[in-house]
Amino acid sequence: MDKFSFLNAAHSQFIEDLYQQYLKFPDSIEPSWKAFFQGFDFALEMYGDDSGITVQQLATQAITSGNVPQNIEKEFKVINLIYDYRRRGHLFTKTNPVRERRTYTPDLSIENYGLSREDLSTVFNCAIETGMKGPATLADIIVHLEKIYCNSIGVEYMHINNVEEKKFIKEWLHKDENRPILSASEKREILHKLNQAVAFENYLHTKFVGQKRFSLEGGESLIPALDQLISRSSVHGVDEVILGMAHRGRLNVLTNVFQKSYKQIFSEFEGKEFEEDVFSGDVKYHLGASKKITTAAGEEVRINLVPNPSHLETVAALVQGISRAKIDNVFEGDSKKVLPIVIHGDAAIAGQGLVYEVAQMMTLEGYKTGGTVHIVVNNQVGFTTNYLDARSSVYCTDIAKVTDSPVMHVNDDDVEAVVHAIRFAADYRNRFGKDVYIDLLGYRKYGHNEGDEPRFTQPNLYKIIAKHPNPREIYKKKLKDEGVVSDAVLAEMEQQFKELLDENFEAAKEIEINTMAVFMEDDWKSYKRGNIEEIYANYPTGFDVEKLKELAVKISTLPSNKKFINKISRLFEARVKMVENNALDWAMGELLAYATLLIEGSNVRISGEDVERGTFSHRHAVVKTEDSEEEYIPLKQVSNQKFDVYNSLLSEYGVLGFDYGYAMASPNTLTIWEAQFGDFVNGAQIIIDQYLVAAEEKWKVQNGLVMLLPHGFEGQGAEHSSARLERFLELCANHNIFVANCTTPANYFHLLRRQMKFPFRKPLVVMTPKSLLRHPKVVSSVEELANGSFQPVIDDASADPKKVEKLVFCSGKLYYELLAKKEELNDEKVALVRLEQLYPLDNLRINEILEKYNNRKEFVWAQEEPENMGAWTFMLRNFRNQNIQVVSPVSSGTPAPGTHKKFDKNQKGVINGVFGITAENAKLIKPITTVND
Ligand SMILES: Cc1ncc(C[n+]2csc(CCOP(=O)(O)OP(=O)(O)O)c2C)c(N)n1
Ligand SMILES: [Mg+2]
Repeated sequence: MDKFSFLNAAHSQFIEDLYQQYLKFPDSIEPSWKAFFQGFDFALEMYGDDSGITVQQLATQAITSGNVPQNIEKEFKVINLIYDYRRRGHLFTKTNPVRERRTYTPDLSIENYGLSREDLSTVFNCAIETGMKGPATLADIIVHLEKIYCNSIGVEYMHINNVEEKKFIKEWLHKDENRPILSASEKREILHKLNQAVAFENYLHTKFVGQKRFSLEGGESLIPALDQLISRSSVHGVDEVILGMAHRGRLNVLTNVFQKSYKQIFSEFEGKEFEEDVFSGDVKYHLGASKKITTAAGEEVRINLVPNPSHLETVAALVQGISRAKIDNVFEGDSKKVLPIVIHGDAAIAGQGLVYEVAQMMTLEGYKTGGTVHIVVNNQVGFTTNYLDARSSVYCTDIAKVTDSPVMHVNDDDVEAVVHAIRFAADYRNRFGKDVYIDLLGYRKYGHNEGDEPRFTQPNLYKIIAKHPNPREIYKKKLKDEGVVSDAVLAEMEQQFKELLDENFEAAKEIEINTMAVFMEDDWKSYKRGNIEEIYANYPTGFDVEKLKELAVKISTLPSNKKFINKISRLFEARVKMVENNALDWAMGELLAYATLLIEGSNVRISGEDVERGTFSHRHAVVKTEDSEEEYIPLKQVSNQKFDVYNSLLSEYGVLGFDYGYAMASPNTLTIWEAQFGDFVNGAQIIIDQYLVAAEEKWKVQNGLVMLLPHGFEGQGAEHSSARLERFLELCANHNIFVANCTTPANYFHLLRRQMKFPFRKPLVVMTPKSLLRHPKVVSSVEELANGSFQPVIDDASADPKKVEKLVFCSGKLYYELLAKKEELNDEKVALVRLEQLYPLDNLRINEILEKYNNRKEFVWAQEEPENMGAWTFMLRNFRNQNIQVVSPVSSGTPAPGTHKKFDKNQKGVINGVFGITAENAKLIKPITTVND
């Protein structure tokens, strides 16, 4: 193969230009040219410049005669070989403990680089390029390269664009030929952790036969790896670790890293119940933990294992949010104090799209966490699926390329290599604040769980695995051969640990009821789970009226020394006018809720797509100067508390997971995630189902996240109207969340403020308006904000109960449309009652209203959603004894009609239907039904 073939078509001036470009930006040119120029530079340096030869001449000469001086040409060839070891060496490593690797061509044989066996004894100066001390023979260079790039660690880093990073990595690898130099005591410590990992699984295997534990066996080096990662990071200054992981090896991590007592785990295996029956609890391999530990390096670190559901990879988003909340609120913005770690399965990291959404957060202002260490427990199988069916990419870690992150693929049988790789991860993350991936290549000793039969699907592989020694045995032998440990010491270590497990096993029998450790207990000390009285209590959420006015003007006044576009200036002037006219709109209600909370000592974080301006151009929480696009954020001027508002990446699942995580670690921050339109929220359904509505019951964790979901049927087609209210309401139980749909700026103001006044935290889901943002009737006076509290139900103030024959419950924007009709018809027989809080329903207040309108002949729930959606089914369940009826469009597979015309018919039909005018659209409208019929 002629490595100079790329010169054939070259023009000499072109080469000169390219060389100049190479000198300035070496990574900006095509790799083979780069290698050529590297060789040229090198040759100049080594052989001097006496010949006066230029790169242009050299290239021309090479092109025209094929006659590059032989020694230089060979150096080039060896440089190409070195370059390819860096670039492709990872394809030829010994990293797979139980399988032959796939074959990649061309391989790194010297013949592929125009070199031959005769060259092996030739001394090449470019040896120093590989970190060797001086010129060396090709044979020695290859041995050296094999050790660095093709042994137990395969390194991928040449895809990284940043030259400094590449240099750092190269030098890191060159040191001691990419092997750790460990003291005898370090080796014994690694063996100790490995023994814990192996012996713990063996013990469970014999004591709890056939019970699911998702054993780590085949990947036990994870335990010394985590131990080393935390320890080394603590030396780098990390004070807090946020770890997310799935089922595999979790019990091992809980005990041998998080120091959860073996006794506790054993008692969970024995099926002891958790204490309070209000908690439904969760399987043991989902539970979280928080612990303060002292690392081997003598540093104190708080470590947190985030509770997680079965749904793989979801927790990765939470890890980011929790870490960011800690960075923002505990460590004053210093991301070097917090280390996010995510442990993945090989199938999950390759298959779940969420991984991509989270990866894309790495450098984003509102979401970055200073880099995450990703560890893949790569057992080469997902449930029964071989890796060849689990992905198209070469590696399961190829997501790393998205963020220009380095990857080390390590043979899990070689624990020292694992430790080395993990130390690299800690150092790289500390140095560059970016994600890094460690792919631990092992196997899975048993089936997907311990009751499963792996030979159904991988009979050959499992023959090999059955005979394969575990990593402890492999390491023991190595250390014995090295004379680091004796048989007697080994036996004692194993015996001691076995005795410890036996003691715990006996003690577990004494435990009657399990206690669930509270995740991040220290952060939540002052927030007890809310009781019924507290959930329904009235919280005074007003604010001094004069101060409120002042604040309103302050946040509506732009600095006079900055120039904004006219539209913004006018909009802010209009806001000041609103204060003068004592008629505040929706945006003002919202912004004043934030302003007052900030003054009272809360922080506020808002994240979501386009939230800074607001999708509907109502918020303008961030404005830009006309010329320089400098940001001005009025709410940052009102207090020293944090007001952060971030446009998110275009993701729902990842970002909602992130913000849920943020709220999980920051009870004093009003944490808000807003959907672009409510319809898009279903992209994040897993976060809602697995965390938002269930986490408190499963894991005893509280969370005050607010979800703002723009909602309202306004003829914008099938996907811009619904926030799937029905889905939230069907998930409501045991006071797990609040669901609201307010109709006035004042009530919205009180609702948002109440969220921080509760002595507990619970998620709040709000259907927020679109057209009401600018509706002339949707205004509140300053006094309405200043006084009172959130009203879960708003009665019809104008109705005379004696005259009311039809009591109509409704919510949100539809109220105003019904009101307009009522006014148009001057219909005194209809009372319109607004349910501003849909869950939990304020039954005390509602019962009062039901009693008050005791002349009614009909009781109706009116909604703009089709009958099979919206709040109807929920109302039916709650008012089943009240003979409630519905007015809604007929059931439909789509949430809203596709055309404005159809929408108009539906909407008119609902409005007319409420007032008994059904003739015009009779066919479209579900006739009012008596449900009890
Ligand atoms: C989102 C999701 N889909 C499906 C499952 C069911 N499931 C549980 S474990 C598993 C295989 C996971 O494979 P891998 O990520 O390689 O982890 P391993 O079990 O091999 O450690 C599957 C498909 C799940 N838990 N979550
Ligand atoms: Mg797997």
